[in-house]
Amino acid sequence: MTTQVFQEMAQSIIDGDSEISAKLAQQAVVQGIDPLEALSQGFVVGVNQVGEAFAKGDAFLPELVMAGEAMKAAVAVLEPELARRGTERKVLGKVILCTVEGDIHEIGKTLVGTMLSSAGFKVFDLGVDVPVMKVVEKAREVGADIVAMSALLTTTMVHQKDVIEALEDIGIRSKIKVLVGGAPVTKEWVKQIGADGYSEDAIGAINVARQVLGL
Ligand code: B1M
Repeated sequence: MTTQVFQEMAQSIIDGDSEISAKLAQQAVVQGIDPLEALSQGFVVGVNQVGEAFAKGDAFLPELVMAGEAMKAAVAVLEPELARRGTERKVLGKVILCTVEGDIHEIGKTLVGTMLSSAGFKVFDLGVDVPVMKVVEKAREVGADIVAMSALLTTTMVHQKDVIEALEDIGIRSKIKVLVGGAPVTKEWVKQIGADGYSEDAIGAINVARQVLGL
């Protein structure tokens, strides 16, 4: 019975159906299904499948976006229940997330946030067009483990470098790992600006975040 529910949860993410995913999450709460199990055995299985299909070219952007939205809808229902039960997932690390200054592209950044949250990171999403000093100050304020920055424009990616320099200037660079991403970001750019890692896609950001923290 429960196995079937988990399959339905995974399928709701594969179908990108936020209404069904939220409804199944709500049912899980009512039926007393462990919200952690609902996530790990149900919804996350679905989002991983969509991510793998996307990487192979068997699924496309709309599917990925809709899966991300459906995932967010389920997580929004389950998170209060996790907190209420005192079984809040162990936080893997605190992540400051943004799209850099001058850049308003938000879809990729938001997907990265959804993936990292669903994997157990506490994500502080500062939004888009975020000034360099705001990123750095927030990182210091919350004691961030990771600063993750998205940039979609060749004219704005330079602000990823500015943030790294600002982290150095205020003396907290050594305590924080920096991840970068976005269409124009390459391995060469990562080396050039001294970032700690990058991923080409949102799913990959989970592994990179784990790797840089040695998890
Ligand atoms: Co813009 N735009 N846009 N745009 N836009 C691009 C990026 C562009 C490549 C289109 C093109 O010319 N072919 C081009 C950039 C050229 C360049 O610099 N080389 C461009 C341009 C020029 C512009 C404007 C300047 C246009 C104008 O006004 N003349 C303007 C700039 C505005 C600004 O930011 N200041 C602009 C505006 C816009 C819209 C507002 C209309 C809209 C954004 C809407 C929104 O986000 N709410 C938009 C869109 C939609 C795009 C395209 C078509 C799609 C971007 C997108 O959402 N992709 C884009 C062309 C393209 O990419 N095909 C384009 C989907 C998203 C899931 O992918 O963001 O790449 P992406 O994220 C991926 C990965 O990159 C990665 O994971 C994600 C999921 O797999 N990833 C990370 C992203 N961040 C990551 C961070 C990580 C790890 C992985 O760790 C930290």
